[in-house]
Amino acid sequence: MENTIKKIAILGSTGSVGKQSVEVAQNIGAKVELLSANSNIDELERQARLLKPKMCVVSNENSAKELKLRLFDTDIRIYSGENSLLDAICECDAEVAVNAISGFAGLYPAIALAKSGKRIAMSNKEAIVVAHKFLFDEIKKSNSQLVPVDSEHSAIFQCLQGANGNKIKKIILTSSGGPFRGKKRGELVGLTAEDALKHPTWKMGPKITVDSASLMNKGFEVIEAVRLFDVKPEQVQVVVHPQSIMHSAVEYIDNSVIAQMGTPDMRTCIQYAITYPQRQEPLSSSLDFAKLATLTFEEPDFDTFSLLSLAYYAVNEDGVIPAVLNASDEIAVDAFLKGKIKFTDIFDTVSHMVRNFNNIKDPTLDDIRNADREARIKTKEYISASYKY
Ligand code: MN3
Repeated sequence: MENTIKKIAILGSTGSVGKQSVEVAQNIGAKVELLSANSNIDELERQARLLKPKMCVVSNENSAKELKLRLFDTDIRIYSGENSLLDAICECDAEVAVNAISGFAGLYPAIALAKSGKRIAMSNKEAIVVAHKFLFDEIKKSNSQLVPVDSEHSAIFQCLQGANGNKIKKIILTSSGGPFRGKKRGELVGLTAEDALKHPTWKMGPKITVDSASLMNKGFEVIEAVRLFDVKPEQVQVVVHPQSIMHSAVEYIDNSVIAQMGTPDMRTCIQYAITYPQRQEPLSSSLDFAKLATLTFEEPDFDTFSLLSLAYYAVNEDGVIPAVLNASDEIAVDAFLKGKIKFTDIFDTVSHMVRNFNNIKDPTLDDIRNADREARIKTKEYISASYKY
């Protein structure tokens, strides 16, 4: 089947998902119209020379100037700053945009994409977690579409393709359990950033790898699933499945479970989000069931990995609390990666911030942005006041 998607944009192209999106674009022969990155211009220059996009947007102004000098021999237009990115999203004539920007920074680009009517191949989970109402309202208005890239949500999305309007009973959201699976709190205290960065099955950036080790990432994914598939939090069951072969499943009201499986390779998910509803030749390898020794499933340890429980609390609270959860976690993980706090301090810090923040019910987008900023400042203050090693 021939690919009908001809033009794409890749936002956050120098990160882990961004780089893999570049590989996918080449695999399916899509023309890349727009690339954006924060400041890694070595990688962005490489990608720009390879893909010859019309535009590159670099968040950092000095990096943008440097890139302009380096690409003087091309006719690629280079812009800098967040507003330029929003303008470029609007101007660019891509049919699909991969939003692989990490963190809260992906929110406004996601909303701009929704307004522009382009399909969003969504890797940024924060926009869904903190501002689902605003994002989905814009998607509805412009009649655009969001296809998840996150492997679990891509799986659920695929399992729902045959729903025919039938109700689902629950979503089974799988988790590898992370590198610290089976450990108790006492064993987690002394673990370093290096220990946390050894993810057993998926290759990802440092922030999300730490979040995978703490199961905060799974917590965000619970919220993401509740919002994307419009189910109640108690309908999302997290199951630990260390082999990462079953990427998630849906149980229908007749107890039939439809699961999606494959080798753990993000490029499959990225490509499906771009080419949906078509499927094309992949970059990943095929799953050999004869060689799979065992697939195991177990219950997560909610007591040790308390951020997973905290995510259920946050999604039930709604308002600005999911934004506070996200912001305080970003700050705490950053402090952990810099060696300022211990691994278990992430749990205590984020929990303290989330449970002590004054919620705003039915917030505006500005309320959410302000809560994000306030939570960041307060988390930094809390860390400086509480931990001195
Ligand atoms: Mn995931």
